Amino acid sequence: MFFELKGKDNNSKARAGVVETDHGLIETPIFMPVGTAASVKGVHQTELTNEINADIILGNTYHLYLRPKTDILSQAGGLHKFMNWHRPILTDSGGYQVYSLSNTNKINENGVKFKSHIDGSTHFFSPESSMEIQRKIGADIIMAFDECTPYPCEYNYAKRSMHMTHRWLERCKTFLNENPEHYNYKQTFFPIVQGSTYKDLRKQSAEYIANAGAEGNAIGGLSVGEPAEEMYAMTEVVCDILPWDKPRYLMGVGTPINILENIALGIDMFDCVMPTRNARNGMLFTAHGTINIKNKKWEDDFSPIDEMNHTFVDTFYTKAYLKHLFSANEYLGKQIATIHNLGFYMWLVREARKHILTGDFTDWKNSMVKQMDKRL
Ligand code: PRF
Repeated sequence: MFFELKGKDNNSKARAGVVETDHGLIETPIFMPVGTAASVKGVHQTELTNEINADIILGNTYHLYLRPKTDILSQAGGLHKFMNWHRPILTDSGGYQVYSLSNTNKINENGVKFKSHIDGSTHFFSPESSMEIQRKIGADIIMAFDECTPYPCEYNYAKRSMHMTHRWLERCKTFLNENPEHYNYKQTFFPIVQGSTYKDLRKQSAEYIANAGAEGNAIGGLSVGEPAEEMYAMTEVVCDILPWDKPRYLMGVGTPINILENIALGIDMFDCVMPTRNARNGMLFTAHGTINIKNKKWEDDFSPIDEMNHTFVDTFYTKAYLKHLFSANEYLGKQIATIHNLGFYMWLVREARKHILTGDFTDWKNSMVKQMDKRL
């Protein structure tokens, strides 16, 4: 079985489960570190496994297709072998990065024409080509090709776009049925709910996606600039409709607080560049609030980075040392901050899981949300 529920919280819709792939098990709720271009920036695969203990990482079709290119990944025997990461991988379809990164893009029923952010060359993605590339990359979980609408988005545009995403879903499914896996392990396909911030569209899209009968489902088009309350309202509407016995993945979310609030609404899987990107800018997430390590106040603070010691860097290095590394623009600073933040995010979702299983998730969540809102 692909997904098994292990427990539910009594006072919220939070769930604990296990996703099973041919590269191993994923305990949910889970956070997936982003490894856009076949690397979680600044982190060795050994650290990802032994220190951060990530169950699954995410790769991007858009980046991998442009560089090193699909053919190289195919020759390597897939992304797992290429990067020597043998736990599960999920790839996003390109149906988001194309809009957020490439220079210009023209969207029509066929697909999206875009210019590479690397050399300006022109390319085209369709539902079929995205599936073909994802087959060759060889991730365990592959995503439907969709359009992520911006925020704010005019109602009629959101509606037309949602229907196009639904038609694209049918083309993805047809391609996958006609073109089986390249490698000797299973790839599980997740369709994506869209519908911007309109409840009626979200309902309609969730019903369409639920009827597709996939083994897992995703929610896209959120965390694109809307207020958190609007995001939560959409998650709630959609989670009430998506099947309870399949994992639900909220794409590109979010802050530690966003993650806990969405777990409470029934989300099982998350990914976001925030812990890695913000780490490179000197922002550390902790259970007691966020730290800007570049701040002068840390220059003579010889206490450990984080007493909670989620990973070895937390007590191996001091705040004063890390502040110095950022001031001197040393690579090691970014690496330490990244390992810390990913270790913290993994701790957060594992702790959430424990509290769901012991039955006090809601109280724990509410106290964590209060604490984590602080700036230290
Ligand atoms: N679609 C896809 N990937 C995504 C998103 C989406 O809507 C988002 C939205 N936050 C992040 N990543 N395919």
